Amino acid sequence: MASNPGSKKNKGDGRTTGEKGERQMEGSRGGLERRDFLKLSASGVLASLAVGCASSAVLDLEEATDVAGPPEPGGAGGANAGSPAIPQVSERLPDPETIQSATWHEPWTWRPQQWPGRSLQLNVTRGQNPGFSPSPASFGSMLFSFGGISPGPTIRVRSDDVLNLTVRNLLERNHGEVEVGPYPAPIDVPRPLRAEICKLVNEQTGFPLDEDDPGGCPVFIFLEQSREVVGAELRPNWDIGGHVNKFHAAHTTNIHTHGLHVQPQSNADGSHSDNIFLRILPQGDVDMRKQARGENAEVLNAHEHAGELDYSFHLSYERDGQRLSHPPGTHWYHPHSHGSTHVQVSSGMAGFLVVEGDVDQAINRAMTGEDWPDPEIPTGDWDYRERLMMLQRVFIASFDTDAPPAKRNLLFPPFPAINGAREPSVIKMRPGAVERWRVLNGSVDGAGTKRFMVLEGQFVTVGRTTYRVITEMEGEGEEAERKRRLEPVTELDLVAAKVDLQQLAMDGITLVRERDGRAEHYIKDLSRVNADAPDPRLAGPRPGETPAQAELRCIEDCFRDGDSLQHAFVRPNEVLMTNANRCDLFFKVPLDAAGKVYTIFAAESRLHSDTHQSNLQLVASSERPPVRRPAFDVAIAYIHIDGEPVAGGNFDIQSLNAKLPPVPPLLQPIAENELRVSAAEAARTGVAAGSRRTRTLAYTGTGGTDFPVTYCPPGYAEKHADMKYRLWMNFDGVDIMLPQISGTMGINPDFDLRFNPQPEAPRKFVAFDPKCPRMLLDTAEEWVVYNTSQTMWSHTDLERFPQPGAEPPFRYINHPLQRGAGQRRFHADPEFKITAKGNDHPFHIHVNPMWVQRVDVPDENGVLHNILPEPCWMDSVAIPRNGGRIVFRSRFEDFTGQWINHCHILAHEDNGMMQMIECVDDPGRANYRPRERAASHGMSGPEVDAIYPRPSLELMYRQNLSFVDPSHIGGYEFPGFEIEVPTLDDE
Ligand SMILES: [Cu+2]
Repeated sequence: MASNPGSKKNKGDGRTTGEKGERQMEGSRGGLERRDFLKLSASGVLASLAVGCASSAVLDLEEATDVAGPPEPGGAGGANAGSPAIPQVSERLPDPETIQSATWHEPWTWRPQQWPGRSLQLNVTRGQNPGFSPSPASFGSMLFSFGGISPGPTIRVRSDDVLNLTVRNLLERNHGEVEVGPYPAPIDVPRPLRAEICKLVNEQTGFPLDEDDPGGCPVFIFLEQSREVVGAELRPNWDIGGHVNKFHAAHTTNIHTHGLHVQPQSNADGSHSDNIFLRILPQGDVDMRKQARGENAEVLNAHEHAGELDYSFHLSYERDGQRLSHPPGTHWYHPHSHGSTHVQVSSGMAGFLVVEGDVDQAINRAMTGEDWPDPEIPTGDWDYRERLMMLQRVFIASFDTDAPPAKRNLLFPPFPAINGAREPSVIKMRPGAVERWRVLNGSVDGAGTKRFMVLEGQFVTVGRTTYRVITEMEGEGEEAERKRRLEPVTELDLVAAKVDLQQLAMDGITLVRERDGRAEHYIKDLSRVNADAPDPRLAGPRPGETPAQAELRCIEDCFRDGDSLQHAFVRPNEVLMTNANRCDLFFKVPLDAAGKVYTIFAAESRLHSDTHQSNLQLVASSERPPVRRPAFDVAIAYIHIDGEPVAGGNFDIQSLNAKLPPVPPLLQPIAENELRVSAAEAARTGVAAGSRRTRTLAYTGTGGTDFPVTYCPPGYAEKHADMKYRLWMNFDGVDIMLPQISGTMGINPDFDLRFNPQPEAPRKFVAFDPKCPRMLLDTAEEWVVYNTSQTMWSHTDLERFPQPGAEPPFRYINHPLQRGAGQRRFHADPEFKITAKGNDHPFHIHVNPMWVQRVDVPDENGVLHNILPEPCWMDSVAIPRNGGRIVFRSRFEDFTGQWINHCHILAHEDNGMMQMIECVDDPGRANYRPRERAASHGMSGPEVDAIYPRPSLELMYRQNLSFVDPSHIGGYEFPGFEIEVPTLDDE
C-alpha cells in the first residue's frame, strides 16, 4: 500500500503513516475469508484501463488538472490564487472571437402537424463502444439512445394536438445475471475491498487509482468479481421481470411525458397515454422466457409488451363538456421503466417536448410580427429566436448486471453534456438582440442542482477550478500573436460577472402571480431578486484565517437564521434548478456590447449537499489535501456579440407583460378554500365538513459514503450466516451491518406525527400499493413532504476513538446532531466532522402540477424557514435534507387512475424512492387527512410545525436505516431489528 502513488495515505496525511495503514489493511483483510477476489480477470482490468487511457487523449481539459497541483477548496468558490500551476488553454476550448460562425446545435424537430396521421418512431438503440457515436456528444458514446442521438428529437406540439409515438425497443435481451434476494450494491463496496481493488490495479498496470475518489475506484470491476467476493448468488439467464426496487432490466424501457397534464394510463379509446407502469421488453427477453417456460407459455405479465408500443398523448382535455387546451410550456420526455430509469436517462435518452400555445403566439407576435416564426431563425427587429438547452451529466457505465457486460467495466467519469455535446459551443448575437431560452436541467444525480446564470467574459471549469479566459496580443503589427491564458476566479468574481436575465416560466409553466385578487401571467425581472441582500457566501476572510477556514465560516453563516438562508439560496440574476427543472428565460444583449463575450454558465449549487462543507472541514482542520470530486460547474455556451446593432433598439422585456394571455383554469392559484371538505363529501367520508384535505409524506434515506456503524444484535450473524458480505460483515471481531447506499431509499406513505407519532418503517415502491395516497377527483389537497435524510457527525480521530474496521474514514459511529451543535463541536475539536451526508431529494409528481407554497430549509438550530420568494407552479422541487420540507397544493382534476411521485435522483427512484398514487371518483375511497387548518406561504416555520408536526432527530435516524420492501420478488426488510440512536459520551 505504501508504494501506491494513487493511495490517499501518501498524500500527506500526517496522522496515518504508511506503516500503520498497512497494518490496518492487513487487519481488515484478515477479516475477509475469501481472498480469491484478488484474481481480477485480466480482461476485466485491462479492458477498463484501455478505455480509461484512450479517454485521456480526449480529456485534455481534465488532464490539465493534474498539472494544477493539489486541489483547492471550493472550486469556483475557493481561493485558488495560490495554486502553483495554472493549466494551459486547451486547443479544444473555443475562441468565440475568432470562430467565424456559430457552432450551437440543437436536435432535429418533430411536429405532428407536419406528419398528419403518422407517429414519431423512437427507436431505443445501444450506442457503440469503444468508438464514437453519431451523437454530437462524440465522447465515447452513450450507453443507450433514441435512434443514436442524444438528446432525442425535439417534439413541438400545439396545445390541442394529439402526439402519437411509437417506442421500439431494439436492444438485445437483458443479460440476466441477477442477484436474487438481498444483494450488495456495487457502489457500497466496503472500503477494504475498494482499497484492495485499487492496489491490485495499480500493481498490475501502474494506473493510479484513488480509493477515496468515488469516481476513481473501478467499482465495475468489483461487480464482475462479486460472485467470488461476496458469494452473491447470481443466477444466469434469470429474468427478474416486474417492478423490483434495484437497478435491473437495463434493456426494458417505456416513455414518460414529464410535465404534461394528460391521461396517466389509457385514453378513452384504449390507447396508451402517460403510463409509466408499462414495460416494453426486448424481443430477446420473450425468447428467453419461452425457452425457460415453453414455446406456448404465456410469458408476458399484465403491463409488459414485447418489442414496441404505440402511445397517444391527447394535449387537450375535456372538462364540464368543454375541450380545454393544454397550457403551453417547456417539458420533456424520457424513459421511466422502474429499475432502468437511471441508466437510460443518464446515458442520454431524453428529449424536449415543447407545447406551443397562446403565450408563445403573443410573444412571437410582439417580437417578430409573426405568430409562428421558425424558432431557430433570428426574426424581426430584435433577431428574436428561441434556443433549447438541455444540460445533463452523462453516465455511460452501468452497475446493472442486466446491462451489456462491456459497459460494466468502464472507468469513464460521468461528463457534462449540453445538448449532447461535451464542450461548450459558440453562439453569435448582435447588440440589442433578444432571445428566449428554454433551459432543461436533465441531470439525474445527486450533484445535479445548478445555479443557472450568464456571465460577462469567457469562463471555463477545468477539473475542480473555474477560470476566466484572458486574451492578450503579444508583439506588434503584423507580428502580433493572439495569446490566451487562464486566470482562476472566486465566487465573488463569478457574482460580479453576472448579467441581467428575465424569467418567463418555471417547469414549463408561465409564471403566475396574484394582483388585486386576480391571477395574471408575468415576466420576472431576476435582476431585482434579493438584489440588496448581502450574500453570506461572499464575506471575505478575516485576519488569520486560511482561505478554507474563511469559506467554511461563510458556508456556516448561510445556515445561521432565516435571513441568511433566504439571502444565500435566492440570488439575483440566477435560477436555482434542481434535477428535471425547466426555466424559460429572456436574454437581451446590451446595445453597447459589440465585441464582448458572454458565458452561459451552470454552477453546481453547493448548498444542496453537505459534501462541500465536509470537504472544507477536512482542509480547514488538517494539512491533508481533501478528497474531492471535480466541481460540476458547466460552461454551456459562449456568446460572441458580433455585427451591427439590431434595428429595434433597446427592447423593454417587461413590456411583454401587457401582451400575455389570461391564466387558464388549470393554473389558477389554489386558495385555502379549495382544500375544504364539502358537505356532500363529508357525508360520504365521515370527516367534518369544512376541514382541509391534507397529506404528509417523508422521503428518507442517507446518500453519503460513510454510513453509520450499526452493530448486529446478538445472534444476528448466526441466524443470517449465508448473508455475510450481503447484509453484514465482520471487522476486527465485530459484526456490523452493511448498509447499502442505494438500498436506503424509500417513502413513508403516511408520515403523520399527529395521528401516528411512531410511523412504521419507510416502504419501497410497490406497483399496486394498497397503502398509497388516494385523492378525490376534482378536489385540491395540501401536501407536506419531509426529507428525513440526515447530516451526521463523528469523531474521526482513530487514536482516541478507534472504530471497527479502523481504515480511515471507514464507518465511524455517526451521531445525528443539528448542524449548529455539530459545528460547535468541530470548532472545539476539529476531529469531529460531518461524515455522513443527507441528500436534498428532488420531489417530482406526475400529471398535475404543484402550486408550491414553501420550501422550508432548517437553519443551524433546526428551525425551518421558507426560502421560496413567492408561491410558484412547479412539477419538481428539491426537499431540503435534515428535516426540511416542502408544502404544496395540487388539484387532482380531469383524470382518475394511477400514477406516481418519486425522487428525481433517478438512482433513488430505481431503488424504491417512488410511490404509486391514485385519483379516485368515489369519496369513500379517498384517504386524505382532514385538518382544521392548512399552512400558507407567509407563515413562520414553527406555525407550520404546529399544523404538521416535525420528525425528531431520533426518529429520522431510525427512519434512515429501517426499510421494508413489500415487493414479492426482491423483497427484504432492512435490517429487521430496531436501530438504536447512538449518543455522545458526554450527553
Ligand atoms: Cu433522492
